[in-house]
Amino acid sequence: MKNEHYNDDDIQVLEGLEAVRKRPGMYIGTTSEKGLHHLVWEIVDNAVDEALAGYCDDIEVIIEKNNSITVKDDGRGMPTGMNKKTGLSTVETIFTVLHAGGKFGGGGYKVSGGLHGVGASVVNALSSWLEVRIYHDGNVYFQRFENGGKPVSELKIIDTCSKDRTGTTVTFKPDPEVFTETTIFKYEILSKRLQELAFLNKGLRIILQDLREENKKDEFVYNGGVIEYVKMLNKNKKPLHENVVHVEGSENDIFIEVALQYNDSYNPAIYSYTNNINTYEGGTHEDGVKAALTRIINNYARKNKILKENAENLSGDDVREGITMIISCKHPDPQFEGQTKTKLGNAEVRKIANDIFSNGFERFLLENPEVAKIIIEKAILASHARAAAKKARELTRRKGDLDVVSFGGKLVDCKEKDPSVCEIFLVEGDSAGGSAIKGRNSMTQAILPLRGKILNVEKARIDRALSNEEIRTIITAFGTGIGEDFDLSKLRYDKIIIMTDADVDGSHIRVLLLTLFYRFFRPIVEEGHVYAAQPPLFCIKHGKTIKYVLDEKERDEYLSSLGPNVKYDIMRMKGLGEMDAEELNDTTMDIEKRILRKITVDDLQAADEVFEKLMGEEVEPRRNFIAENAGYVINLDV
Ligand code: 2B7
Repeated sequence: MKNEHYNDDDIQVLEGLEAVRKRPGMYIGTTSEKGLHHLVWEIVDNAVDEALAGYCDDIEVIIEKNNSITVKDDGRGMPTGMNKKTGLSTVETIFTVLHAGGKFGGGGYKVSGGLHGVGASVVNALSSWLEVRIYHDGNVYFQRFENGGKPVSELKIIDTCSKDRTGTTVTFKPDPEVFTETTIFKYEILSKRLQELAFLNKGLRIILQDLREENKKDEFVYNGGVIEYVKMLNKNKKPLHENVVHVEGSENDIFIEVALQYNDSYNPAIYSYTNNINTYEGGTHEDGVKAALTRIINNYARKNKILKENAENLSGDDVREGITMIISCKHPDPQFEGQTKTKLGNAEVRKIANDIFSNGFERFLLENPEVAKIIIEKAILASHARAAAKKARELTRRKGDLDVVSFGGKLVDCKEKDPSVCEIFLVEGDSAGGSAIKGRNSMTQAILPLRGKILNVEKARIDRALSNEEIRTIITAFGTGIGEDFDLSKLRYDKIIIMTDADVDGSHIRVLLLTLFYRFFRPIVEEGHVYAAQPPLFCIKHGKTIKYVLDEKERDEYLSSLGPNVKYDIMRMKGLGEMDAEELNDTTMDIEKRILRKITVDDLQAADEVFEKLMGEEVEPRRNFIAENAGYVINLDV
């Protein structure tokens, strides 16, 4: 590269960026679609930092036609002077020196999820080109980098602007040589996170625009912040009280904000954040708030004699039933722990979060006795249900070998006892169940025919779920127990295979089963034990050949592969129940020939939403949703 100001420092710099290009995974985790979008977060985080510092109100993200990304902020603009240490301009330092972060941002709450401010240089290293424009003092400063972060010019003034315009604009094009899987941005991924950032930073306006399509634009600005976040999460639910409870406060520069509202469901939805990062694994902020919630509710319930004197204390699970809660912590020096570094470890936060929330929440209960009563009565019902469930669970606990009585004779188990080679088929209907029993490999394949619809556990408390015959049978068969007793190591089958028809009813049963697994057996989904079998839709016979195909597309492909002059018979397979044992084994069960789809839980929050949509109160929209998404549902990939 011929460049006048290219000196020894630059060589070091390029070596730094070269390291990023050699091992991008070390810096952004992965070069898949997720890594591609991570680039945007690194740049947006710098803009959000400027907002957290109090200097920026508007952030704009633009997906350009060519899949480059522009991020604009109206902050102070990056400093345009020189950096003594590097001998480069501050801007060039920010974009080309690893570990240049921090030095420039003064104090405050860094949104650094892991890159600690080296984000801009990492993005530059992984881009085909990057341009930065800084608006400051009536001037527009500009610098461009190419080929993984090499400057093609110095920072220079290219234009003038209005004196009161300040801010930074960065445009970059991810390098397809790095992002070999895809360089196409997904609007939904960007909008979900940008909306979340807007919820977490009240008053901050974030605009997302997609220039690849006409009129694709969203503007996120929430003056109520996390209060509005909770309202949105409860949008399709029935809240038990009108106003969202809101508590905030700070101590020693640690800021805690909590918003919560109860709804009539039985599951808690608690999301916690530290410096805008979702702490999936929880941590001290979450522990502190949860402990305070339980303590304050019990104190209030006893003082006001809503809880009987001789009654046991309400448990954490009891007081969290049906709660939707956002916990946001801002910390000047967060320590992230845990497997995925999404657990807040700072010990001092536990007490601070507990104190701040206790005070605010106690006050709320005192000022809103009707709401207090509703919340406590729900928790008391939950505690009764839990006591009943405990008894019912004991009935489902396996005592030694399976006995026919405890199963009502329904499970047809396999002979092999080593779980690693065993599978269980949950089969829709007695008739298909019968064929599956005849067609199975009796050594390793167990069959559980399901008769009616499965109870929707989204709409039932645990005690009712446990009084349901079908669910009890499933729990007993799996061997893991549920709730507090859940033990994955006791799972009796390596594969749990849902075998339902490829029609609306089949999809419905599949979703009900997935809901059950998601709520009661989540680790078996997380650990990849759950599959959906794929029964074929068509059978094509020509001569002595029989070919099963999954869908219309496969049918057409196969038929055209036969050529124009073959005479053939085509049959639409109506349902599992109509296949005989041999056909069922051939098409859906035989380990060699069958097609299984693994059901995974990628994003628990997204899954929660999908389940809610599918399992919500309204029956008609749900049926329509399932009908429209019959193919999708099997592929939930949630
Ligand atoms: C740690 C580095 C990256 N920085 C500043 C000041 C303002 C500022 C930035 C920024 C992304 C896309 C548009 C501080 C911080 C560098 O030092 S980065 N604004 N916006 C940004 O990157 N947006 C700053 C103190 C005084 N004046 C300016």
